[in-house]
Amino acid sequence: MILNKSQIDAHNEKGLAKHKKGFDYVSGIIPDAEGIIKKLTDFQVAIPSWALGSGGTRFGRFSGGGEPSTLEEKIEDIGLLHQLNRSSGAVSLHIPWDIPTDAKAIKNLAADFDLKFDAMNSNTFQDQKDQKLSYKFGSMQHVDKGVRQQAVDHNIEVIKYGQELGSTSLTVWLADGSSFPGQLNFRNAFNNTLESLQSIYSALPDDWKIFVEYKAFEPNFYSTTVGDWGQSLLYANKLGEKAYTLVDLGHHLPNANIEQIVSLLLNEKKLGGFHFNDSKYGDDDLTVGSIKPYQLFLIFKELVEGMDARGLNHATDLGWMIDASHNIKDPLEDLLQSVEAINLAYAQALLVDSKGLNEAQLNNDVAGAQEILQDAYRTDLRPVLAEARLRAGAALSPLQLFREEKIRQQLIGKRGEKTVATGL
Ligand code: LRH
Ligand code: MN
Repeated sequence: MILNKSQIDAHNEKGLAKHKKGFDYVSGIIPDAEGIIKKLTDFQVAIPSWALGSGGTRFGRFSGGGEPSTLEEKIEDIGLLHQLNRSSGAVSLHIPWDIPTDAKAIKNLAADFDLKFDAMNSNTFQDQKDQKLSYKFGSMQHVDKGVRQQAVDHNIEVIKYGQELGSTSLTVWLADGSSFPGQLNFRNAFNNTLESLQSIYSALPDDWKIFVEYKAFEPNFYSTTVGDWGQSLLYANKLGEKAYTLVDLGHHLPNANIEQIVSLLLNEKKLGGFHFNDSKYGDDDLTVGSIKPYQLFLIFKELVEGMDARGLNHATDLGWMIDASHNIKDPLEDLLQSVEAINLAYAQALLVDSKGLNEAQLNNDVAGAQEILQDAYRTDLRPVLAEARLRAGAALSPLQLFREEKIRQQLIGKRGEKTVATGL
């Protein structure tokens, strides 16, 4: 392990006095700091195995050095994140980018870092070198039954890997669609995709869930066969009770009201989970909370309210996953910032005076309602997050400790400048 307990303790010792001042102040002005700390401690975010290296765009890729080039090294890097913030306790694998050739060994290595396996991700948006039929014109929508069956078989194979690792959910994101009018028969594409998903659904183990991830555009630029929340909900409703929708924050058309979509999918009992990231234009896969932190807060406000309305367990009843790609930031620093932003939005949502808000809404007190929301959003709860980390044996300031210990330099020393991680 690159990081040991004494390094974390020494870091916390240095920051303790300043932290205590901040925590004593904020815990003195909010109603239930202990309740929020309990919820934060239970709340674990899954780290994507495909976002531990420098991604790139069609215009170029700039490696940061010391990237993990094996699944074992990826588990180590996620383990390091979890040591630093004790909020990254799960791994989301993408197949075939990260095939667990020795699943037992991988499961044991993950357990050493106290990591579980969250949703598995299939990939029928790229052609693998030994693949018989191409996905150029789609996979589950394809006019050729053979291509559709190939995609179904791949997803069933991914479920098997997941079962070996203790995962209990499969995320299906389809690049399927069209880039020109007339290219595709939308009804046939929908019915073919539904039929293919039904074949996968019937292969799902009893305790598993399938998440149907929607996306407005890219890589197709005229239509996407699972293009928005409505289409994803159509599939999930037609598939059955083990099927849910998955909300990737970057997969919406500009100015979509994602918090309203989230509240409705929760109300429909069909919200399965999230791919957290942030964006200004398209599927930019930027650091969570780096562009629209208020939207992230509003989404968590709907999540807390909607989950409490149904008595759901915040930590376990939905899939909390990051889906990002790092072009210019250090991947591990980026992920530390994303987990912090998610925990902050969740904590602020827990702080919302929901009784007062409900009264304001019943009295159409619009300004009053905004005051209640923004009072929570404008309360600096970072000392509460740090206190939760301190009590969990993590670092008061994870990013600061990552830099103090020159961990990226250590990784470059161990792995070299040129190693490339599979993924985006
Ligand atoms: C598609 C997507 C999907 C993944 C991929 C890595 O844009 O969000 O979740 O499979 O990114
Ligand atoms: Mn995604």
